[in-house]
Amino acid sequence: MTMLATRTTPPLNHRNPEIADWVDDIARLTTPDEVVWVDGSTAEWDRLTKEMVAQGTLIRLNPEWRPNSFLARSDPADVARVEDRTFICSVDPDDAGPTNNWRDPSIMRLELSELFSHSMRGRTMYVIPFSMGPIGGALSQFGVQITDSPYVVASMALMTRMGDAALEAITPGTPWVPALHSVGAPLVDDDGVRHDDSAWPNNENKYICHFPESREIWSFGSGYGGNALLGKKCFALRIASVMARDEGWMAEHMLIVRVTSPENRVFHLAAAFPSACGKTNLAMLAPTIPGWKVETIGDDIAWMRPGPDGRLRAINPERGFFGVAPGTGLSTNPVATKTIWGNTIFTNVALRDDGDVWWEGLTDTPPAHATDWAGNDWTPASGTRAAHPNGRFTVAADQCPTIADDWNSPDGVVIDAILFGGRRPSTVPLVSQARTWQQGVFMGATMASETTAAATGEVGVLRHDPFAMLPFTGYNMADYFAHWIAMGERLGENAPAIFSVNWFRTDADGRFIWPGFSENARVIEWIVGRLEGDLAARATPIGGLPLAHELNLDGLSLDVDEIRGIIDLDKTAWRREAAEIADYFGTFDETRFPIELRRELERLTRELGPE
Ligand code: GTP
Ligand code: SPV
Ligand code: MN
Repeated sequence: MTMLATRTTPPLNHRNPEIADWVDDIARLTTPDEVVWVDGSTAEWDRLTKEMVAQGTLIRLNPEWRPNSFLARSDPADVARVEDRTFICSVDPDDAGPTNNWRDPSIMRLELSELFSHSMRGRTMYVIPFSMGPIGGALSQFGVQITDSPYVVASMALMTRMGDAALEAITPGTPWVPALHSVGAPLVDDDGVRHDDSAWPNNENKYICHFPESREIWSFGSGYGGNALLGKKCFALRIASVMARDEGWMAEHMLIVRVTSPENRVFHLAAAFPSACGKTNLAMLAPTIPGWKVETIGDDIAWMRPGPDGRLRAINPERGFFGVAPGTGLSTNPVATKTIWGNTIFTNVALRDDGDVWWEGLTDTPPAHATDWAGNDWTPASGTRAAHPNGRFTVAADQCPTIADDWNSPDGVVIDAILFGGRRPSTVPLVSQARTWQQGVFMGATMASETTAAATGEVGVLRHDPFAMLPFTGYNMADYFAHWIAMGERLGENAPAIFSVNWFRTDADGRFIWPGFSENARVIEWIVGRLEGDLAARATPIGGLPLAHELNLDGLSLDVDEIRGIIDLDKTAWRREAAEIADYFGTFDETRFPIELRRELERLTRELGPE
């Protein structure tokens, strides 16, 4: 057994020996120089960011433009989630399949124990007690992340409720999820030789592993976002989706907003769009049409549970935003642009010569010279991107000018409608409403979207991404579909209405037809009109479609043909789509696949009729 050089005793450690024992076990396995229990204080943030600046991990931005803000440049091989290295380690492979990578839990545990053995040598091991959701809230859950990355600690400070307040609340017997993370780059080798640290340590051998039965997370080799901030995708979606299935609630890749109509009627919408497909933007929508107000509650994850009144209530389990930078500017997303005025960590964006950040879309005119995300000289003539397409900002939610006053409410908000959407250049119309919950679940289950830079791999490839949860459902996808059906049965008349939306139809030149962003308020207006029962909609095989005159198009430069092209049912395309969906449904285990979805497909095919 290796002795630790230093051992910082946790101030509240005695409160929960279970946590202390786990921390000791991990320290023995990973042999860091030092163990630091993170307290969540401002002094700690200041100390950590200072250390990271000295180390070269962070660059302090010019405080005149961005006070208390930093730029991190990742290793160029560590810029996004790694779906091919993400594993669900359930005892039975069928409990992970067919959409997840599976590993045998006992074999994986052995393999990981070897990887983690001495993996923190020469480094500091941080212990981060955290809460997803307001501390102590009925829908909230606790976790404890161990990490050897100070960048992860600072990011978790913005993204979760963490530190002493969380540790104090995890009293003995309170469930908590152990989440172990190492960048996998020890500073001292087996011969005791100490190496210099790099600005962004990582390991090319990455493993993002989830143990659904024991509700544990082990993440090795990456320091990036969803691979390393384990409260986010690993816990709040993959592990939480398993908890939700077992306990009768829902953990979803959804934004949450409050919409107030000109008549002062209030609605709450949740929307699932795949990664980098517009959740942050819709969550911070600044409506162009008069009288409408949108308030932000969450931009990435929703935990939803039927309340005592039988209606579906949702919380945002996060405390901050890890948002896509490119494309975020005053003309597209003024609210996000204002949110990141300071106290923000930027990752993989460009550095201006004046010490501020820049990325494609932040301003119309690029700086004459900058340093790109990889640290190279850059000018507009370089012909390369200044920012990585998955460059991100990390910022606390309470800096958002449109954050709802009660966004922190432990009881959440009642969801009136759920929206599903993705990047579909053709076929899927601007908006349609499901006739029933079952048709809504069919819409979610048959979602497809072009891949984006949020995960490694090819970009722009159309793939199925059911409920925007393809990379995030921690169990068998057919069981997940069945869980959605079951939730609808339980909610009955109280079930939210379900809509499909698509901001991404393109013309013959590949340009987006719909202006999107703030103009999406026009689609929200139609959706609210449907919720209020004032609008008719045309019943079609793919759901209720707006009549052209029902959409408020005042001030838009689209002509009638362009509008018709994106709001009407394209029967030919949908016959192809239905045939493709039949193939897709065939990839699931028939005994687990809900009959309701097959019936929806039969109905769609029948109603579309032959060519
Ligand atoms: P994750 O954080 O990866 O889950 O992504 P997200 O769903 O929150 O995506 P986000 O809102 O950050 O948008 C990703 C990209 O899509 C950005 O480059 C946006 O500028 C762009 N985008 C968002 N909304 C629209 C829209 O309505 N139309 C168009 N054309 N692009 C949009
Ligand atoms: C996503 O990819 O959906 C994200 C970013 O929200 S990450 O936290 O890296 O998963
Ligand atoms: Mn996301």
